[in-house]
Amino acid sequence: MYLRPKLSAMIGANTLQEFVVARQAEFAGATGDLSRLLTDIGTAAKMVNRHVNRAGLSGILGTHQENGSGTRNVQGEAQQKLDVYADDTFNRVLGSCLKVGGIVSEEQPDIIHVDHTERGQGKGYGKYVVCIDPLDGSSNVDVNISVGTIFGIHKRRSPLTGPATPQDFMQPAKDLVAAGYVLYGSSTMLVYSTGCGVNGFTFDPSIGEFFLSHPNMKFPEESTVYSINDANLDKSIPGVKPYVKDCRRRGLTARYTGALVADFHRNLIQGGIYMYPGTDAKPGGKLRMLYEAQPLAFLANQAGGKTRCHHQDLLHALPTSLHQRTPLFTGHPSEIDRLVQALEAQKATVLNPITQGRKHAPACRRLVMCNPTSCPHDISSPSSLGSASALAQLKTRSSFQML
Ligand code: AHM
Ligand code: MG
Repeated sequence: MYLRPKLSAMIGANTLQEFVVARQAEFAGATGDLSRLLTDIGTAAKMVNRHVNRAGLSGILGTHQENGSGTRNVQGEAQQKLDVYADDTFNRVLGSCLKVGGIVSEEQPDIIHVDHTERGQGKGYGKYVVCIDPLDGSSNVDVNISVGTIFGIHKRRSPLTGPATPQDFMQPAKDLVAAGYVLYGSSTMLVYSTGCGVNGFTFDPSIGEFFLSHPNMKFPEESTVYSINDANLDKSIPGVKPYVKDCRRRGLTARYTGALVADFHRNLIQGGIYMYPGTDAKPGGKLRMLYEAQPLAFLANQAGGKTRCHHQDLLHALPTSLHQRTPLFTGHPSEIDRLVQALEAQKATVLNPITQGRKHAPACRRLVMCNPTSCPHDISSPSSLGSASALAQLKTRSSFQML
């Protein structure tokens, strides 16, 4: 009789914990604090995984209710029961990790300060802060589609003698000490980076461990997928639609699950780009900077990719508030470069001197197919009229503008 070998045997039995500890040994002066924190995240992920897998059986589908009505998070979004469970679980596990000084969660309005003295489990506050989306894409749970957890870890800048400050969390993505995600999918995976490449671990439920299954993950050279909510395409900032048409022309296929973690993970493995641009309704984008965009930007960079928030490299962007939203474009560098070219081409058209300073001028509509009711090209002020270089750019405009 053929017995399928256990996943652990097939992949060489390198557990998450063994791997994290082995990596720690490569850093002179490492204290093991970050390793402890990462393995604690793995523990919380196993607990959430168990609930997600049994959601249909254990009566925890649907929205979370309190006093007979559905609860909402700080951004006014309806909370699923599993949102609340995942949030409680990560907060409980991270709160008992002596290395953590504070948590910002998508589901909590304010910083959760972790005072270990008060909790009777140690002294003062830990040196790391964690930004977390405990259950990303949670509206997928009720229909049995993948969801995830996203986390980013910063070293505190404020003195450890007091509570963590907002500035401890609002650091650029490039300064994260670690970031990762858990994907609760056809199998459960934990993918993380501490700035030395990206490694993926698959959960073996029969053993209860994460095993290294995807070492040194990189975006493949050839991209095959683009991911965007198609319903937003006509309302997206100028440049996105021509870029998407260019993707179609080159034979990329469209895939979008509505769970950022799942879409990012697929694109990391199959090659591609994820886009959630600013739209008419949400000019600043939908996704959250600290616990969605920044961790994925850090991972993308480590996997050889690039990440933008419209016209800026997201890795270097300085957050301004804890629950700030941001546009997000992340994926293979050549796709991001093509997209940026398309966005820049539209900017050049904004400066089109042919329009003579008229808002929504015919030339603008003809060239870039802006939606006339929502064209963001404010060309009414004389200061925004075109320069010689803008005219030159216009003359050499790329194919994007003509699509
Ligand atoms: P959530 O954190 O409340 O689940 O929202 C974030 C999710 C992302 O996972 C996903 O990519 C995006 O929202 C989907 O949004 P839309 O339904 O507007 O396409
Ligand atoms: Mg989310």
